[in-house]
Amino acid sequence: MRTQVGIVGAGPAGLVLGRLLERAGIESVVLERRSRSYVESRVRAGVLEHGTADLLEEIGTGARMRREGLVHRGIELRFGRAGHRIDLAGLTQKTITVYGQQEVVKDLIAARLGSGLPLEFETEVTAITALTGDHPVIHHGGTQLTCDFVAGCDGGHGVSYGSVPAGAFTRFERAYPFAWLGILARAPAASDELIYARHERGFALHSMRTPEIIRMYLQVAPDADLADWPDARIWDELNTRLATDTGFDLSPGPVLERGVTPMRSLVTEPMRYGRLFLAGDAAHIVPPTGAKGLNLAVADVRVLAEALIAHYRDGDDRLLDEYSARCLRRVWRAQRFSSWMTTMLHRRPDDDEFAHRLQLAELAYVTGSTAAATTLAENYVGWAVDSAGPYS
Ligand code: FAS
Ligand code: PHB
Repeated sequence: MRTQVGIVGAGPAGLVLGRLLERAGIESVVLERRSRSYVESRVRAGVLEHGTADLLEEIGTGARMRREGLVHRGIELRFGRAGHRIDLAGLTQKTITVYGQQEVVKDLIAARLGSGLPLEFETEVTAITALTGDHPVIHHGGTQLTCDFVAGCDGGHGVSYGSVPAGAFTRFERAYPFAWLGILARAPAASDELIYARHERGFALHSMRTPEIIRMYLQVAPDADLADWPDARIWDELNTRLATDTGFDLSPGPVLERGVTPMRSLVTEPMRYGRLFLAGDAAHIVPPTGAKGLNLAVADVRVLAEALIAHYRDGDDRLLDEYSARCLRRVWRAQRFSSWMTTMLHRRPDDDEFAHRLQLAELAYVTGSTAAATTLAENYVGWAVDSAGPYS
């Protein structure tokens, strides 16, 4: 088999890239190791930056998001049993859209299949070879797909990273001494907006998918076992950490999905080897406190699609040569913000009283200063493409 761009992985990165290439008349094949039902039911991110929502609409896969997604104009930081709203729209003139990642993936899969383009599920890529030649080869199930380029969109545990010689990539990594226990529950949202809570017992997040389906997170130990967290304990802990002096009542409901996600930061440099381009979680992982993971993946492939289009349309490879540097500026900016949000809101086991007071001072400053709140808001709603500025 042969195609112009071989895409490994049908997550947000791979599917958005496929759609952008389709609109430019560039052939691609998407290979996904899991089943369609699996990828469409995997509960993950929930917040779309302003630019991500606009792009999904621009590529013709945003109609349901615009109908069903929840447009939010602010978020709340909660500490000391009191809430403090960050007026995202007032400070940035931008909003976020709360719309589950699995819904984004469903919409993108439907569009690709609707166009009759190759998207092969339950097809695991086992190797990628000839990356320094003009025609790299993707190997799967005894079959070979010869390409002009390969997009490694295969997430944090994919095959792309390991397909290059040792030393070709450098990884910068940080693990956090805690994880997130997340639940999806059929219960009424206790707030119209997201609440990020810092509490002596640990971080908690109140999010949602609809007014009747809530997405909640608790900071837990990195080796937390779900068996130690029966529903009653989860609801009690959420109510404790989100409590305020003015009253906060989270009504329990049936838990539809639960999981523990380790918290880590990782960046792979460069994001290219020969004709292999890494995008999304295949290249970088951010702690979800900043709601950046999915949005960074989309930003990467937006840059990659522009570069591939310049190659095929104009025979110009300058954008391909600049791909990694352009993406890494944004990636490191997202890492900074995600690390800052995580450090400000989570309790590290080795924190001393000085650290606790420093956290509270940071939160008081962010919620008490327009300049500081604007810093949070402009990072949270997302930056225009290529506005990651001179930050290296
Ligand atoms: P993805 O991991 O989404 O997609 C990669 C795809 O490649 C997968 O479908 C995989 O099956 C496939 N693949 C892997 N190896 C393959 C192979 N050898 N052959 C073929 N296919 C292969 N981000 C947030 O912003 N907020 C959150 O709350 C949040 N929660 C998360 C919870 C979990 C458990 C995880 C793992 C991630 C979470 N993230 C969150 C981050 C997440 O949303 C990612 O940033 C996002 O999925 C990135 O998209 P992709 O880069 O497309 O990678
Ligand atoms: C979610 O709704 O899943 C969500 C929201 C905000 C985050 C992380 C996850 O920072």
